[in-house]
Amino acid sequence: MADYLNLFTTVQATGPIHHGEPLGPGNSQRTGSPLINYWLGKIGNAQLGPIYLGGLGLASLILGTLAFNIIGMNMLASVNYDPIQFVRQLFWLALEPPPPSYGLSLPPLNQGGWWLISGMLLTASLFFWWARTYRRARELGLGTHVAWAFAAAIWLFLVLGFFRPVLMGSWGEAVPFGIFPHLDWTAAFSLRYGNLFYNPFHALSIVFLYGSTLLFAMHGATILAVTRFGGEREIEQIVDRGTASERAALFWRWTMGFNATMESIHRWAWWFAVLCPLTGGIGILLTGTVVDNWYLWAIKHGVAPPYPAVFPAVIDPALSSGLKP
Ligand code: 07D
Ligand code: 07D
Repeated sequence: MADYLNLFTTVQATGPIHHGEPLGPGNSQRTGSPLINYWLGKIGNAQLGPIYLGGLGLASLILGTLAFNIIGMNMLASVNYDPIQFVRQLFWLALEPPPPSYGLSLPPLNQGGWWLISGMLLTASLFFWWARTYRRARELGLGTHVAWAFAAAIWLFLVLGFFRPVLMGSWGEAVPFGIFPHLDWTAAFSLRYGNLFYNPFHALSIVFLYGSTLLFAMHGATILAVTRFGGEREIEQIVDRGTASERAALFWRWTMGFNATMESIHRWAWWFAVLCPLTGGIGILLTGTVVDNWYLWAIKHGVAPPYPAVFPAVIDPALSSGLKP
């Protein structure tokens, strides 16, 4: 116990190699013979494998790899198949969605057609992976909480690349594939719709993003602080008094008057994480469809101060004709 009292020392518990429970009918075989690795044991379970691939996993990997390669080949083509420039400019390269003139129609391959195809492949790949998390959980007799949390992320992904573009009537509204290009899209999106900071759902999403890291830090720290009493064995701690868990609870009740429980902290964590993309997706879906300029929206609803009456009325610059007569 003595060498277990700092931030960095992990306990490495290794036992005999475990193949996992036998699987019922309708399941594939798990693949790979398991092995014990010391370095893996430093960050998690020392046993590597066997892995369950199955039909859903295989389909997801194949479609995901296809999408990834189509994106890569388009990027390579954009630098005339020069491998040096491909590596040098990789972070700046993009596979862009079709220009707005195509609306929701099928564009030629080099005008966003490849973007549409790889987007569909990526979406299908995510769906298969989702089904895999659902089915594997069920097969183990677990709840499906992981699958539903993943679904929340997929919701935001679909809003960004499918639901909102469809509502706006153009694939051109969607996000490009590419490291910096997708950041440029994000910045341009905020500017075009009058500063996303004034979108209350963006604010909510940030609350849950920041809240998640805070809860994660508090929970991780609390459990580490009571591992010297066996606190990471969470379940037995719920029912036993005078244990690590009770000390952890007392710590928070003493420092802030209130404490979560061994169970409720995980519900808090789950909801904070899930609500981040859930509220975010609502915010993006409303943008350009219901609200055209979040800054002017904020003035109208008394969130941002209006300009003094001495100035002419402020109109959305995106709706004005600019300098054209
Ligand atoms: C740590 C788990 C591991 C996952 C990783 C991501 C790919 C993409 C493919 C080049 C936390 C794997 C990445 C497979 C490579 C090609 C074709 C998860 C962890 C390591 N973004 N974004 C990143 C995606 C959007 C924004 C990084 C995906 C929106 C900002 C990575 C999507 C907006 C910043 C990335 C997506 C947005 C990033 C690190 C999909 C608004 C950064 C991600 C499918 C939400 C950061 C250079 C990470 C960065 C970053 C991936 C969507 C904004 C490349 C797959 C359109 C402001 N994004 N992103 O660690 O460094 O996530 O960018 O929707 O600053 Mg993004
Ligand atoms: C993207 C869910 C989809 C991902 C999936 C994963 C693979 C890879 C392979 C692992 C992340 C697929 C995975 C394909 C698998 C391997 C190998 C989740 C995603 C399914 N913002 N902003 C948010 C902040 C500004 C803007 C959310 C902060 C500016 C836009 C978040 C600031 C402008 C959008 C957030 C800030 C702007 C967002 C994202 C500060 C830019 C969104 C939540 C301090 C100038 C998105 C409502 C999330 C959203 C979003 C934070 C500033 C633009 C809370 C902290 C004002 C356009 N911003 N933002 O979970 O939902 O993303 O907005 O300045 O679309 Mg923002």
